[in-house]
Amino acid sequence: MSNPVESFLPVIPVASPEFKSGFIAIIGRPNVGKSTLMNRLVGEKIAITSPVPQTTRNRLQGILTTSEAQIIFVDTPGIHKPHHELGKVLVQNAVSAINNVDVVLFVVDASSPAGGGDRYITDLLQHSKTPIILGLNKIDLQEDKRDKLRESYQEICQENWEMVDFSAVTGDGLDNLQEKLITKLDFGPYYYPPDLITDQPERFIVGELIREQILLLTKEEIPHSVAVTVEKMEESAKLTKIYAAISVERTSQKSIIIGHKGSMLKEIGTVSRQQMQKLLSGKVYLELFVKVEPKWRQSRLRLAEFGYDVIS
Ligand SMILES: Nc1nc2c(ncn2[C@@H]2O[C@H](COP(=O)(O)OP(=O)(O)OP(=O)(O)O)[C@@H](O)[C@H]2O)c(=O)[nH]1
Ligand SMILES: [Mg+2]
Repeated sequence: MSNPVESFLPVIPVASPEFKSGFIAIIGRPNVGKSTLMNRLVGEKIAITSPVPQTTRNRLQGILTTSEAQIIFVDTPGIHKPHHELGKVLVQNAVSAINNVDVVLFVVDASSPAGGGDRYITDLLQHSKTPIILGLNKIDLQEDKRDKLRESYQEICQENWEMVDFSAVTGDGLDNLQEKLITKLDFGPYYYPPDLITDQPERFIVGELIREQILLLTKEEIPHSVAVTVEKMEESAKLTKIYAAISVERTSQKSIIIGHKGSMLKEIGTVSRQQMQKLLSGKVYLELFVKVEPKWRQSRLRLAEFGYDVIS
């Protein structure tokens, strides 16, 4: 008789000698579509996305397994000029990914010309030994100006880099991108079971789904001041109960999150709960509360406690 515990263990197959695998970091300025691209390539929503720059705050892995390869995409925070300790931590994490992966996919927003931010990243990458693909995203926009815009990226594209065009939203050009990425990988093992799509626990994604609704529903001043902590998750056969805290920096921000007679908090809860039910394939009860924590973004200790990878 087989051991009942063993039968629950995920199975990692032995790869054939032609099987390819490796880690690919997706890096670039904020808002260029890195997380949208990773979700699209993996085929599931793992990373949250929004029109607000600096949406991604953690290095996040999305795993794509095909019959010929296993690619572990590492989505990173957008590289920008930091204005607080949180920003510094985000940028350090993105930059440190560059030398710890097999390939770098440097994504730019090709619906506007190359700018200072893209050149700054080009400089960072110039000295790296990691193979680099320059990914021109958002080619569904500004189609009539495509050639001119492409020229500006040709200028930053280094001799040993390869340039690939695609749209993470329409899916145009993504088969070609995937093929090019696999070509750059070495033969290697399965790092994860083939059906696993992320290294993150459900608890992390649940917190991110709440943060995503806050980014989408509240205005400018809130997004960067908010952190979400899932304090308790109780699973039973019929229902998952989730208790989460939303931390902001000021009392005025707390009032915005709560809204008139609690209307904003209710909306944040309703939409994120619907998404959690999809993620967890079952009913969810969600309780949210809002806390004021002055200047949490300036405190390395609080950043670490909120789950950010603080590199010393
Ligand atoms: N039209 C169009 N919009 C896109 C495309 N890819 C991403 N977007 C949009 O661009 C915005 C930013 O996308 P994200 O995936 O959050 O960008 P990001 O690079 O991960 O941003 P950060 O996490 O802040 O660094 C969202 O509103 C996306 O819907 C694309 O190919 N075409
Ligand atoms: Mg992102």
